[in-house]
Amino acid sequence: IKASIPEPQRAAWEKYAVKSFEGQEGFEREVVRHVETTLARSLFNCDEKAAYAATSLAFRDRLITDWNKTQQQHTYRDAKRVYYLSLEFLMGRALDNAMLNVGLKDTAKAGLADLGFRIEDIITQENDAALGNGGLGRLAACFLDSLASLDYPAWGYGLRYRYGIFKQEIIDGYQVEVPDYWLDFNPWEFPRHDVTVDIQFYGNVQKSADANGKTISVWDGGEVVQAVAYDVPIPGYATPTTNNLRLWSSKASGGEFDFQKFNNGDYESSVADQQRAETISAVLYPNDNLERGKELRLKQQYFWVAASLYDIVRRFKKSKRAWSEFPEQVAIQLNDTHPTLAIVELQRILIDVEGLDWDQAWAIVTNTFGYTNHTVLPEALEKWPVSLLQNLLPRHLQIIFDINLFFLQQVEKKFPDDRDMLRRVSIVEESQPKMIRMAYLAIVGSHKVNGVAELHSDLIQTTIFKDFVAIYGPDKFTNVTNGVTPRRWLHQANPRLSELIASKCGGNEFLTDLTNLSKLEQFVGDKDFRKEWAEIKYANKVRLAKHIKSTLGVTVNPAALFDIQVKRIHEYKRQQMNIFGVIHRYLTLKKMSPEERKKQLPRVSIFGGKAAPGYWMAKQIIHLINSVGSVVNNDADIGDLLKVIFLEDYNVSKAEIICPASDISEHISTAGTEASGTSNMKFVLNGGLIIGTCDGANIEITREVGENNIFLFGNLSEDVEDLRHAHTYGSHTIDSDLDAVFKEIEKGTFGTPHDFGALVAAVRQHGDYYLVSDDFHSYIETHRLVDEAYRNQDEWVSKCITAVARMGFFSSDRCINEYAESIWNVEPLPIKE
Ligand code: F55
Repeated sequence: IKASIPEPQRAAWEKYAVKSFEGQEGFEREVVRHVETTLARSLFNCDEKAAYAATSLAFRDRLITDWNKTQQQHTYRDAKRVYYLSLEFLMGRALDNAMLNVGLKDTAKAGLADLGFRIEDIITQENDAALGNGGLGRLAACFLDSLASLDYPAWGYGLRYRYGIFKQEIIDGYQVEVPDYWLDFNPWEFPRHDVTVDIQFYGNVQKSADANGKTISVWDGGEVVQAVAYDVPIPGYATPTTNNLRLWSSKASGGEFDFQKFNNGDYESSVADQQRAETISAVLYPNDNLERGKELRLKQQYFWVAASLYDIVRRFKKSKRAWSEFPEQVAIQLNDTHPTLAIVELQRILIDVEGLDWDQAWAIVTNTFGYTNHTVLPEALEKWPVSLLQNLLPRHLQIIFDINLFFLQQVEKKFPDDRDMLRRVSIVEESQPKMIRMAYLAIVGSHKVNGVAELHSDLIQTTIFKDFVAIYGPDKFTNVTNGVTPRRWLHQANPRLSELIASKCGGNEFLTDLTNLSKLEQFVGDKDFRKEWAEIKYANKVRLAKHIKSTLGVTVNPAALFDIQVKRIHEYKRQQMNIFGVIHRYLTLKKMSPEERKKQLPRVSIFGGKAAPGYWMAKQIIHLINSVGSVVNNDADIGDLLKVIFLEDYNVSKAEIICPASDISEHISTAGTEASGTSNMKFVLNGGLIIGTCDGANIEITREVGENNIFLFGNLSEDVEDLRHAHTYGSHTIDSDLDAVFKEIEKGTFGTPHDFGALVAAVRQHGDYYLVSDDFHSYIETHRLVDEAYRNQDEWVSKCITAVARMGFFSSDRCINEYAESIWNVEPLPIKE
């Protein structure tokens, strides 16, 4: 088989090489060509969907040219690559991002107008690629953008779910989940039917001798499923570097049908086999910060990890280097513990398949991997029953036991006679049933472990991973504070603000070096600038108000203070405290005389976010928010003074409308529970202020923007343990304002009180684990300060500008450079023309 074109014929290839379209004319020509040929339609039959398809195909063609060039040069120049393994990539839409990154959005806008379309209507045709739950998945997407924009040779590896995160509908105030079938037309992926890997499950392990008489373990029998690669180009901003996101899809390995079975007349079981195989990549598990231990989830993890490692090893082997050079060519980052089996799989490949001895293999493995932790919540730490692994991955379980054995021997040397230490740090939890602790395995198998904000990194080193710091020393642990990409979260989401900033900061350089934002600070005193700034915020609020009107039928006043909390619904994030605060505000307004009411500041309280389908308490919170909304929004005494909105189906593309429209956003987790938070960064970057607790990245945001430009409240993380203890063992008195709120709920003001009994009981009777009552008073007081500050618009806008000017640190570019330097040891490789 011919692998490439022979020398003499290459001239023809070069002569006919595909060239990217140029200018508006070139763009329009491509759109019409795609409508007429690729889509086989015409100007008489071209709706917005078709125009979206053709526009995307035109830009896709453009990306492919750079993508091929990038991949060729990375291969040819044989540079070290980063592989980012994540079960989630919350990408959102691709077209707008592609147009901006190649710098041709204005061209496309004019071209589409010439062809009879408004670019906004075309962009909104695209389905979000919603292959993630929340912060962890969106972080992976921001990282891909930064890796490409900074010219790092990097690939993402994930799963191609047929169904992403469910779509949320609100029916009678309750969340209803609807499947997200997003793939009906997806021009951004390239099926690579020739890039496949057979993945094995179940079976058993036999010992046998190799050619040299050495005993080796052979894993055979069992089920085989085929992984098929789908590639998605990831364009960098203002650079030809176009990296690859490879997503694996599962397929029955015998092809369409197992012909053996088919010919034996066993048609049904042949189809059933196929469906069982395809189930592996069918659906994203919709839990965030909760692990439920389902077998299919473990199958997903191994399927994806094994396919990715096979691919990475195959690529390395082409370079014909010695195995010892593997960590110099390959850095693999584990996005949480979900890909931890990669550690075991690489060790297995090296010892069972490639014949390396254990120690040599293990040195390669540990020098290759880095592990990022995203949570300290105990219910989110992954553990798998030994019995499940024994059945599904028998050889891997043996290797895990060996890893643990050697690790515990090492610990015993350092801490002789400390039996309890061995029990505490063992990868195998000696419980009933026995469990494998994935975070411990990830630590032992990596050379660096990082948290995602300073407080979080301190907490993991002093609490959940304390023993490991004692064993390995502090240098194995580090912090890399999260960041967000300013391309999507400022330039794309808020084009007018981006343009205004560019006009003051000497052009678009802030988009590639966000510290340039600091130049804004010298204009804080400029009245005209502040006016322009405020006008943009107002316009963004009008846009959100229109969205609210068209989706919910509720009219909100864009001049009101927009108070927004959008994120996954979770007790630790305390949306319940927010809605209790809203009820308190409502009661306060109700008690006032009409004259007094007139003096109050109008407010719109906006919520959004999905609850995991099995998380009953989170669903109760959504129901309460909607119930309060339907009472408050229809109360004639209240009018514009208070509106309560629950935005349906919060996702990446909605966040792009929401973030630019906030005056204040809420990041109010119980101190010590939110590892970092990233939407806090997006909101401040878009000129909104924060009300928040001393938690996660809020602390570093405060350090950067200054205490006067953020509204902090509540107990500190070091006090949480004692407070919880006091709730259970001391007397637990409920804050009196909060008690009044509970009494109102119990009166039935917001519907049958029984409906919300559990939310009240969690605070009153069940120990108030999330400290809602402890923080309520300072929360309400701080909201009063927010109102007061907002009344002085001049000062408010000055605070907002100052805060934006000081947000340079929170770019995911800074964050990726830190990973590159302190964990991956990789350098940028700019693509040559
Ligand atoms: C999803 C599945 C499992 Cl099994 C566990 C966790 C998740 C998940 O979605 N976690 C998540 O989003 N974590 C968040 O990561 C962000 C990025 O580091 C942080 O900013 C945020 O604090 C953290 O909760």
